[in-house]
Amino acid sequence: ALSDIGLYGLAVMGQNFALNMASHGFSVSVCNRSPGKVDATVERAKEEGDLPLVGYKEPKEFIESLAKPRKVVLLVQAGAAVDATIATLSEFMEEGDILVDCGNEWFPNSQRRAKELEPKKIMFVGMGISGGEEGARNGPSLMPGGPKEAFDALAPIITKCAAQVNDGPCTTYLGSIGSGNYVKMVHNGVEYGDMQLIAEVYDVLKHVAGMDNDELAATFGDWNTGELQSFLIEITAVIFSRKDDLTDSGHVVDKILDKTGMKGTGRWTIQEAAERSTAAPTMAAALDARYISGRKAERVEAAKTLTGPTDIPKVSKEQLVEDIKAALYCSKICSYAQGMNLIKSASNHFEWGVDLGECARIWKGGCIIRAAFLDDIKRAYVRDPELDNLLVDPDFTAQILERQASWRRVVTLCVASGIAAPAMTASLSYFDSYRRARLPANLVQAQRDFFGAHTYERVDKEGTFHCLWDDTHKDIGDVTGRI
Ligand code: NBP
Repeated sequence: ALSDIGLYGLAVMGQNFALNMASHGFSVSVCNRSPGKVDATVERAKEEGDLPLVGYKEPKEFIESLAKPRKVVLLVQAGAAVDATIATLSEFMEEGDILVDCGNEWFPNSQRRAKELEPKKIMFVGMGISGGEEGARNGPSLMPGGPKEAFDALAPIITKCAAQVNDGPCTTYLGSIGSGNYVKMVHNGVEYGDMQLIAEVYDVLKHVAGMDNDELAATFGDWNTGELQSFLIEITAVIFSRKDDLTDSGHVVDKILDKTGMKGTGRWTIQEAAERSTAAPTMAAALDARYISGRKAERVEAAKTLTGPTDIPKVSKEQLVEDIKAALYCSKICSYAQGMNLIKSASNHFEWGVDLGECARIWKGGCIIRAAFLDDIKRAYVRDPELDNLLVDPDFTAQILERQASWRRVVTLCVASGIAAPAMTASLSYFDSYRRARLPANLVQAQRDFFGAHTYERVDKEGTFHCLWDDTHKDIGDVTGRI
């Protein structure tokens, strides 16, 4: 019999996602460039309970094994490998068939591929997948964007294989091609922000409050039972409790080199934020923190001469833990507000019609940023789908106002103690900029008008104005007076 779906690309993600689909009773054909992984996957399917999975080593046979319209999921390395794989497989595919790329792909690549496949009338879907190996096997968050008809054909399978939460499967139709990759990209940007915020909290608790790993594990464990409940807080507690088996002394976390790696999705998020003229300072701070961490040798040298403050403020540990919990929560709200607004800007620009509440909902399970408070975000957008910013949702406003004194105490303490807290500080500045009716931008406009005759608007009169600022600068710019 023909298989329900095909999966090409059997590295970590592909192998696990194929087994996930098969374990839900869908018959799956699998294929991979190097044949060894096909055998390994077939073997695992046998071991995991004789799952309905058949391996193919020839692309033609693989495609011919699928029921029409054929549905083929790609999980190969993003970029050139996807183009090469599409070229190989599409040769054997026909009108109405569906190709779904699940890679962490730069969204314009998906838009281009969809166009390239149009003459053959093959439908192309870019579907972000999150949750790593474990998620792929047991239920990831799936973020599909492409033709609605293709989504409808895939829905019976992906709604079963995605993570399941109280209000449904962690997948939904996000919009046309590009939207799924975009939402996944922003998910990763938000993930960068969350991780950096947690790292800053760790820095303060360790270096100002003097907490050891056991206390840190207990604190994060405790936080994971309240409003901060999330996968990243949960694993952080586990990380602090992990002893080092390799040397039989101390904890692994203290042995890890302080240099963060990355694969590019965080950078894309910030590039895109700039492209859409949308502020994303928390995520940008997280990205910068990774860059600075990478310059380890320079930092070691600099540490010899660039000393920090000597007069470190004394604080009550108990108060600090309470404050920092509040500061982390407020900073997180700002970070998600930025992420959501970035998706909104792109969705408006590309006319995707992404439902932001649904975005928050499908991140509730399966993915790395899964967290209790995504429910609050969902509710905020259900209340007002056109919400300008999460910060002005009445619930979030109340939550922030209740905590802002703590948040300010923590940021002040970091500054006074010489502890860099770029993401937390950026979040607070975002809040302080957004909440003020009048910013010092009037002065920047004046300067722009001074040196470049860029003109300005006035608060008291309609129109566009230009000023002859002084006698010595008459020759600068277009001195036409009021225009
Ligand atoms: P990798 O990203 O490491 O890719 C390995 C796969 O790509 C193998 O199947 C390999 O085939 C295939 N491949 C390569 Br490399 N070049 C190829 C080519 N020219 N033609 C055909 N196949 C080629 O695998 P992964 O970590 O499982 O990730 C797969 C996708 O999922 C990526 O886009 C990744 O960004 C995304 N993703 C990964 C995670 C994660 O936690 N790892 C999470 C979420 C999303 P071979 O076996 O013949 O070398």
